[in-house]
Amino acid sequence: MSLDAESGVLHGGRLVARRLKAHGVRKLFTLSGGHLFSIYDGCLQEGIELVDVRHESTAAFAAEGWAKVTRQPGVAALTAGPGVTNGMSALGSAQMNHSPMVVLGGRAPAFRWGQGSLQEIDHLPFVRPLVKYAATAGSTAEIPALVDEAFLAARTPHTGPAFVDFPLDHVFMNLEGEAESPAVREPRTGRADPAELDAAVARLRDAERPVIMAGTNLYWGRAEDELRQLAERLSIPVFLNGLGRGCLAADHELAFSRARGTALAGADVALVIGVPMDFRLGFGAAFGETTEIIVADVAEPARQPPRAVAAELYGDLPATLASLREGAGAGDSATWVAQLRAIEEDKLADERQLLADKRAPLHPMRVFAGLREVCDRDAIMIVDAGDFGSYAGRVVASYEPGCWLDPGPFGCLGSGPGYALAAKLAHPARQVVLILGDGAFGFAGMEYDTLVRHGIGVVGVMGNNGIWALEKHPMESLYGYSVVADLRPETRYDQVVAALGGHAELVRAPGELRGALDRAFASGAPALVNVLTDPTVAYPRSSNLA
Ligand SMILES: Cc1ncc(C[n+]2csc(CCOP(=O)(O)OP(=O)(O)O)c2C)c(N)n1
Ligand SMILES: [Mg+2]
Repeated sequence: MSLDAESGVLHGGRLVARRLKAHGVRKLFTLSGGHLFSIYDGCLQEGIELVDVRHESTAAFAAEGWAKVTRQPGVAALTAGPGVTNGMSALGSAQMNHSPMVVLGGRAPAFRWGQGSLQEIDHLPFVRPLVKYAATAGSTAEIPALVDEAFLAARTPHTGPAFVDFPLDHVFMNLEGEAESPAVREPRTGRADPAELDAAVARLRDAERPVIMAGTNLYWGRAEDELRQLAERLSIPVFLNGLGRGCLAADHELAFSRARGTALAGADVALVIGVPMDFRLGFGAAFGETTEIIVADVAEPARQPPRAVAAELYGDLPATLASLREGAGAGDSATWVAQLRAIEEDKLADERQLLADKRAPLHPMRVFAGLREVCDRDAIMIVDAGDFGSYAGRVVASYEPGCWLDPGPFGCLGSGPGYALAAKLAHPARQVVLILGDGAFGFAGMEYDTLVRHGIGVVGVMGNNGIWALEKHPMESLYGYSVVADLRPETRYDQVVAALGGHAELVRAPGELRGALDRAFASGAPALVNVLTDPTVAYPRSSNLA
């Protein structure tokens, strides 16, 4: 590569931006900081859009959200010191969710290191446990290769977050010599072990009550088409969680959700795809004691399965699922499928009453009954709440991959506005719905300012019960009382949003809901529908901590 034609030289920030561009990056999420100015300048020169927010946490969650809705790495630039520390929750989240993202950090100058420059702190020791790759640029010339390494690490299965920081002097200085522009390296993926595949095929071929439980890595592994073909060929009921939701449309004849307990416990063979047997699956105990388990994932997991399994299939997931389909032949589990469908229908019927509940303030189920009426099939649902989010997870269905963004097993409140910002930027023509608790609003509610400034028509639907319900109810059942679990009843978060320039609605009774939702979507503006919900409603759950 020759030196830059217009300016004659390339500064470090321009080198960063050139590599971002080479990796297909179109947006950079950030909050201003002097340590980042040369990166901003580089992005302007290279045509990468800067999206500025009101808290670095949101910048980093937006990068994760971008990954979740595009399956490409999202990128955030965080200023030295507090900018990076503010982004750490999103790194932890991306690590647990396997979301590919790259965080670029500002950093105090190298030539004065240790002398007490503004915001001087070594990020690597505290960032390293949260990422797949962490490095500091040792010179201007090193910058392109480190950015490339970060992207390669982020994209290599298991995908996840990567971090590089750039000392002020190196990133502001011009490059001595010529900048290289190497081709982007594609990550390597492995293939499942043939002997394990044979073992899995044998189990599936003989199965009478098979079940598929699939999660987030099914989505990262782009295996939705093969999942559907495998399920259809062998007639296997499918349950999905996390980002796996929508990888089989909720109205597919083999898609189930409410019969999960019975299905997992009663299955003779369970194919567990792209989801760890963590607390969400009772550490393996969600399955029956005699259920034979086949585990498939994009790569070998860091944690071993918590119980003995019949086969472990680690590697390219579409290839694995295709091999299972070809090997196992056509299955016949019609009786089993019909049995589960009957349970599913029964549970659906049980829900109908609450979906039509007439109380004011509203039952959360009534809110989602209303929301479902106005949402398109490809609407992107983002959940940032406690109990209100659990109810959404129960009754709001997903029909396409990448339409359901919950915080995942890290469970970080405040991730929603960043996810929503990124989702709407990536898919401007689609509905993006932010399902918000009143507690959750406090973490990143100021991002309505960001949405307004950038003209991003996210529709927030708030379940405002005046409490931290997911904490208040469990504490009351354990201790007979609760502390630090109350918020103010009927706080006018809608007026906060209106003051920030958004469209605002308040809903006190079921009859007001539909009109408010219609107006919010029709406004095209960032909107909040503040729905007052009944604080006495407790989501029925057995445990939320282990
Ligand atoms: C950053 C963070 N802090 C605290 C928690 C613990 N927590 C989980 S759910 C919840 C309550 C959320 O309240 P709200 O958003 O109002 O939803 P609700 O449960 O009332 O429907 C809390 C405090 C968390 N998950 N993340
Ligand atoms: Mg609440």
